[in-house]
Formats: sequence, C-alpha cells, structure tokens
Amino acid sequence: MLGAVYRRFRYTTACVEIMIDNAMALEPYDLQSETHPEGVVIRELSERPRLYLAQQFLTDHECAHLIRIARPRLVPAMAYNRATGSGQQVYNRNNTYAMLSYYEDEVVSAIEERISKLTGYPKTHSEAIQVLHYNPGEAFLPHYDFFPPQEPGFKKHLEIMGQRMITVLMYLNHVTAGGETDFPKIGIRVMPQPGSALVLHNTLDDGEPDMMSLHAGSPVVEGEKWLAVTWIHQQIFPITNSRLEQEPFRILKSGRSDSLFFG
Ligand SMILES: O=C(O)CCC(=O)C(=O)O
Repeated sequence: MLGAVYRRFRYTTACVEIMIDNAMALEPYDLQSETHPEGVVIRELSERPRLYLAQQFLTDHECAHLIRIARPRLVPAMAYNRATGSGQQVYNRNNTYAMLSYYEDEVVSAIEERISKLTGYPKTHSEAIQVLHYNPGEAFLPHYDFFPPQEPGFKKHLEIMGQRMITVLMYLNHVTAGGETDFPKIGIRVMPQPGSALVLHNTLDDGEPDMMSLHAGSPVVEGEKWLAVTWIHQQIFPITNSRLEQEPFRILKSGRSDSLFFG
C-alpha cells in the first residue's frame, strides 16, 4: 500500500509486524511488561490464537456510560452472511446490540484512543464500537470474526477495508452465571470481568485467517451481559458514522443464506 510504513512491536516471545497507513508515532503498550503506566494489567492467555486480557482497561464510570447510552438503542444483532457478505439477522446469535458512532462523546473517544494504544493500530483502522446485550438464554454460537477470503461475498470487504485482524471485547458488567467467551478449539473460557478487554488476533502474522480463533458468547444463565466490541482492520475502515448504517451493512445488504457463521 502506498505510503505505508511498517513497524514492529513485541508480543511476548513473538515479533509481530503491523502496518500503519501513516507515520503516526503510536506507542503500543509493551506487552512484555505485566503492567503499563496507566494501570492496565496484560495477561497472555494463548499464543495460538494470539489472545490476551487487558485487566482494568475501562473504569467503572466508562462501563456504566457505555451501558447507559446503548440501552435505548438496542436492536436484534446481526452477523455477516457468509455467501453474500451482507449484514443481516442470523440464526447463530439471538442477542441484541447497539451501534455507537465514532467519537460519539468524550468517554467513547477516550476509549477509542486507548484501544488504539492497546492494539498498536491507528483509530482509523477500527470499526465503530458496538455494545452487545444478552439476556438469559441469549448467546452467540461459535464463529470466526475474520472475513473468509475464499468467499466471493467478502471480496469487496477485503478490498475496501482489509482483513478484520483483531477483535477487542470489553466486558461491562458482572454476569451472575454463564456468558463466558468460549474458545472451543483451545479449551479456554473467559469469564466476563467488568472493565477487562479481551484481545483476540483473528489472523496469523502473515495476515492469513487463524482457524484457531473460533469463539462464542456462551448463553447467559442468570443475570444479563453487557459487552462492548470493536474490530481492527488491516486498512483504514471507511467511516459513515451513522449508527445502523455502518458501511458493510449498508452497501452489501442483500438476501438470506443458511450458511452463516461469521460474526
Ligand atoms: O459475547 C461474547 O462473549 C463474544 C462476542 C463475539 O464473539 C463477537 O462479538 O464477535
């Protein structure tokens, strides 16, 4: 890509090459160290898929704020149709979600900034934050977040915004029972811990999808679950800033398919 600069940052034992579209001097957190200066504690959970937990990533105030602004906007959640690449309501999740705007307010902007530091990617590579809500019995079945390159429906996504490389899941509340984020291929289940951010690399170092990144939102058994999520792309993500009209959903909206399992 023209004008791209490459820089390296260390991820425990591995060295990861990431691409940044301008020469912005980002200082990603040093994941070698247990604690960074602002008090976020990084715990590595898995090397493959690359998975780590940033504890104390959000303050109580930020968690409460995200829930408060999302609550009145909740609508049935969607996922990408594997065949067409369009966003639509699907059988593999029955929860609700709210789409926030970029730079929605000062609190959201500060979180966007922190995510950029955590992942090492400029804010321009992120989708707008979504807030997910699950009631008892609601779940998101096992799925991948990367765009499957072999599917014609995703060709446009890959051209426009590049691969969805990283998923950042931010837990906003304590769930009484259930609601873990499950990684069935590696036997890890992450309990929602308010304020923690779970960072999942959906691709390998060479940008190819990591088939080990399969994950699910387990059914909530008791209480409710609030989660904020965003995805970091290989390229700049096109900003539309209209909550329910985010680019992939808007331009690629089309019919139904039975083969849906990409989140
Ligand atoms: O609810 C969860 O724990 C997981 C959500 C998820 O898998 C996603 O948003 O891609």
